[in-house]
Amino acid sequence: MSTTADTVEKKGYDVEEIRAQFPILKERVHGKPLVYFDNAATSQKPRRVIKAESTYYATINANVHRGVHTLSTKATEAQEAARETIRTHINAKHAHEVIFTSGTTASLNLAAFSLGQLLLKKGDEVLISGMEHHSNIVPWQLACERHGAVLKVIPVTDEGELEPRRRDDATEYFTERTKVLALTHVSNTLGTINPVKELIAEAKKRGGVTVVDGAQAIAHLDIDVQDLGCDLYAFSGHKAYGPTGTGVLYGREELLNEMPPWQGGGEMIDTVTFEKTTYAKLPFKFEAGTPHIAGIIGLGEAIRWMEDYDKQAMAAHEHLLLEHATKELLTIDGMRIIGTAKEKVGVISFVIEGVHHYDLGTLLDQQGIAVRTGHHCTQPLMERFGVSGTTRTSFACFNTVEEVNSMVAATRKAVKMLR
Ligand code: C6P
Repeated sequence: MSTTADTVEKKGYDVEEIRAQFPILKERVHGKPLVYFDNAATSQKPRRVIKAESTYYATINANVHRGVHTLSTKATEAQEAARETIRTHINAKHAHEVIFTSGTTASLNLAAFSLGQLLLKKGDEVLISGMEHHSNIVPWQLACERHGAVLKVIPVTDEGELEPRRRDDATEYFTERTKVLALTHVSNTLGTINPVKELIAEAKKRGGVTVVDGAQAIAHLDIDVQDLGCDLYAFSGHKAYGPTGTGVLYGREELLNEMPPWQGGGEMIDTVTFEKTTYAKLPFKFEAGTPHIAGIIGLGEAIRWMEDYDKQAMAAHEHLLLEHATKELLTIDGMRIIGTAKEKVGVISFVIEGVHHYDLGTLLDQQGIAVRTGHHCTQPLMERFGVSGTTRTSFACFNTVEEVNSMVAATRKAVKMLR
């Protein structure tokens, strides 16, 4: 993808028009204009999403799939419209393959619990990678402990890619005992875009079930679950301009039908007696309890909002910011960027000699600049790179080159103060 300022201009990317839709960008922090570079933690929300959620509370508020009254019917219709929006956005075959959860963490816990029950026996293997978020490590560890299975890890190179000698020939990772491949699509710490399609194909050849953590992909890449060929795909609404407390687990119909439920309660049942319970059909089998209806409606609106834009142009803009910020940050003495993969989204993790990331984050905040510091819920990855934490900037469609320049200048100033 070409990423010069010129090509972005030619595509008519109007960042100011986009910025105008995010009310929070008018806020000031410590008297300075807010520069929000913590989008990988949670993205900001356009006015349309905030309005969709508040309109639901102001004019519809009722429980879904439970009443015959008008408000309940309207709430059900609005929630199911969001499900259909998401279905088309990720190109799932059926709307009932889209399960609403509270976020990626819940989606992955559902996947690990249920697949563990369905598939894992003593000595079986679950394959993950060295760049997984704790949410795609711990649920599998718990499942392995429950069923006597073994967690295996694909190593990460110095550049922050999956071990290259196995990129073309992934066979070494898989054994006849590999039952599940669970892989992040995009690393939240490194920004690396993993070749998930090839690894999924490899796992499939050996009969493994494939799970993708799409938390960091959904706002930046076109997701086509049928093209990827994955069995399960998890993401959060709040990283894709939608509300917190919302998420999705996409699942292939045949597999979801085989998987046992994760949580029990209202809405996920067909019949209940004290002797035996039978379960509702998809997707409700996996949606126990009252969902975050307002949030789901907001998430549908967030996806529709993104679809109103050319995602390629958004990606090109973010890539421009990535290239510019990388180049400028590298001019700072003692700078080490962790994560230099060829295929990256707009995430830069870095450490600076003699500067603690926490101190830098605090000084940047005083300049109105929000970045994330710490281990980013990827402690094994920190250990792999021999650091306790990093400073991370992560870009969204509304960020600008001027904001990058402010961040670099503020970092340079902070380094002088801290050394
Ligand atoms: N990463 C970050 O700052 P939840 O919290 O359930 O919405 O998402 C969990 C999660 C799972 N996988 C990946 C790749 C993620 O990046 C995240 C969330 C945030 O990087 C918060 S730790």
